[in-house]
Amino acid sequence: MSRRPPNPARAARALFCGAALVGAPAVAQEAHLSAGAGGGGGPADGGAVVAQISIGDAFSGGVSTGGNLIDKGGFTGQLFDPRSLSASAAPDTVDEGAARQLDASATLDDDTTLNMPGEFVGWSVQSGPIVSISATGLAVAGAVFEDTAATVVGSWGGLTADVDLTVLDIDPDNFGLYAGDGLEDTWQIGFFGLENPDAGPARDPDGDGQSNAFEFLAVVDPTDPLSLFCAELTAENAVTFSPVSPLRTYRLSASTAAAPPGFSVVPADASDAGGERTLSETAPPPGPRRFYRIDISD
Ligand SMILES: [Ca+2]
Ligand SMILES: [Ca+2]
Ligand SMILES: [Ca+2]
Repeated sequence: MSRRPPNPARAARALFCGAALVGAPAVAQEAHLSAGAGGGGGPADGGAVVAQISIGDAFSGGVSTGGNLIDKGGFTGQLFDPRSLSASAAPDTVDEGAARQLDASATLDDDTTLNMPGEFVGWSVQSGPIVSISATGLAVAGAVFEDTAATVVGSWGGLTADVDLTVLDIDPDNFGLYAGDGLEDTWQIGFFGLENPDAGPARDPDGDGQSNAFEFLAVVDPTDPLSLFCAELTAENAVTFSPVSPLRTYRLSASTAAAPPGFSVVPADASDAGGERTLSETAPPPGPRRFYRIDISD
């Protein structure tokens, strides 16, 4: 390391500590920069760092910042200890399958703040459905079946800081074994837990003759053989059924044949009593016998 006489009229020596000095809690580093023309200060380029230097600042002291560098004039050397580390994400939510940039900054022992690009921080997942964090601090969220909390940890200079994120459930049918099967994952997990083949839409694990797909639509318990959707003909033109869910729409369909595809929705009058609903075809046509069914939709 070369030494020159401290002649601020001809040259300025600047010592820099900053984000480029990664990994050491207490850092002293020196860079030699050439002053601007006339020795009165100005921009100086030291390769990886660029600083605006003024003779006045050099004598009176002061702190200037530019990007990730902090220039503290008036000191023959610049030493700092990072006092604390903070990390954040803005906003602190991320859609499942999407990415969120993580940021960090350190508060130094002279109360200055050092903003650090994500790549200068070591990131790790503490908990939750974050599937990866890139070298630049880009966190990628995995699939969830409900809004789920996650915590990632940033570390630098012997300090650590947590970032709390919420991974938002934006697709109701994309989670694990239950993805893309037409049933809401929250419903499947609620009744069958995680990764249970019995949760498949065509399965009938309670043996009541109604598939999981139908029991989901009927809003009944697919694990209880006594929990069923029941319908019966209670008049020539009326069907009574239960249970009735406010989450579903029920319509009466009629056909002259028992098998599909002859069914079509017909105008019907509705009445509720004792947890049951009765749909009566408003104006059944004369002619051959009719078959009825209840169409359920969500
Ligand atoms: Ca989801
Ligand atoms: Ca599903
Ligand atoms: Ca069943």
